[in-house]
Amino acid sequence: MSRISLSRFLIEEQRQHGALPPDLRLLIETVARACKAIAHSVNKGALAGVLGEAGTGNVQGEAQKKLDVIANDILLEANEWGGNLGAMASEEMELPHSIPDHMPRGRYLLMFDPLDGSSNIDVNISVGTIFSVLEAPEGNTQPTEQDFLQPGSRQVAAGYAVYGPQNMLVLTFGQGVYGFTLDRELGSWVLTNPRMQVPETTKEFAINMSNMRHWEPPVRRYIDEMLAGSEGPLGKDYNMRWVASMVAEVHRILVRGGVFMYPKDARDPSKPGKLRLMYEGNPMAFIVEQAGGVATNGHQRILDIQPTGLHERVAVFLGSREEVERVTGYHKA
Ligand code: P6P
Repeated sequence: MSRISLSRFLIEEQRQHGALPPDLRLLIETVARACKAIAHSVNKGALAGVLGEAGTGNVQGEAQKKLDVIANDILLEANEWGGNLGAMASEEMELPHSIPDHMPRGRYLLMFDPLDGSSNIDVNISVGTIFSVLEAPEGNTQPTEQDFLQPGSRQVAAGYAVYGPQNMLVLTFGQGVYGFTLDRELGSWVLTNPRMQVPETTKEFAINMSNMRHWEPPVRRYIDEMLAGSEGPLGKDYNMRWVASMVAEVHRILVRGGVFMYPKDARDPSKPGKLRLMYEGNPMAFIVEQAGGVATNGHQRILDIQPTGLHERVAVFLGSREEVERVTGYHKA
């Protein structure tokens, strides 16, 4: 089978379906190239002196790893000159980053979590980059934070890179989900997983069980039923995974099914969850839905949520349809 590079795939998609405007194709290729550079740093680890803390904090009040800052800088620098962006927003920055005045601007808004799961970096567990693309309101060349606050259903593209045993890039622009593996010798992303689909059913769930005492009753009920196994109401034994890296969990679910949950919990009632809507919940929900899965906050489709803040948080239940619909149904009971 001839190897199809990301560039060839995107050009053929544009030619065949016209679903990919040239400026969006350029943006995706630019982000993919930035993820190659991030993969290079992550894969070198201690050899490049990039492990450990940066000694700084981000807007979330989290201590930044050196690689959080490196990944953020790589994405900012790579995306400033292309002429297809009005602004960028990142988990690592409080306010949107405007395109410098001397650079051309375009219609897209790019959001990213430059290195998700970074608490895993120093212990060599998979981490990743998540990104989401929106369009700025018509003719707006000075986008503000308000212009980013669009529901996830308005995304025109989303994807993640997972830096693990293989470096992989997974993309959607509304025409299904496609996976590419990085050929390190050639330095190119090669199509290896055309048309990724989330299996409708599963026996595998992912949740941080140490938070159990903080969960709301519908989540307690659902987890208890799965733990009851084949003797319980669900009539089958389940297995559990928790990597503490959303990108790794979502990738596993795209490949073999499963349900990932980070529910709202009682630790901080002011926050509806831990994960961030704009650059974790929305892009992953778009990808999972495009692969035939379901993604809710327990009450509604994540992609229908009207954001009120760039860094607002969201409860996440995503993955195999049967299970996500079940646990979402328990929230209605
Ligand atoms: P906990 C990583 O920090 C992250 O944002 C997600 O990638 C991951 O699923 C979750 O938080 C892990 O959270 O509370 O288990 O450390």
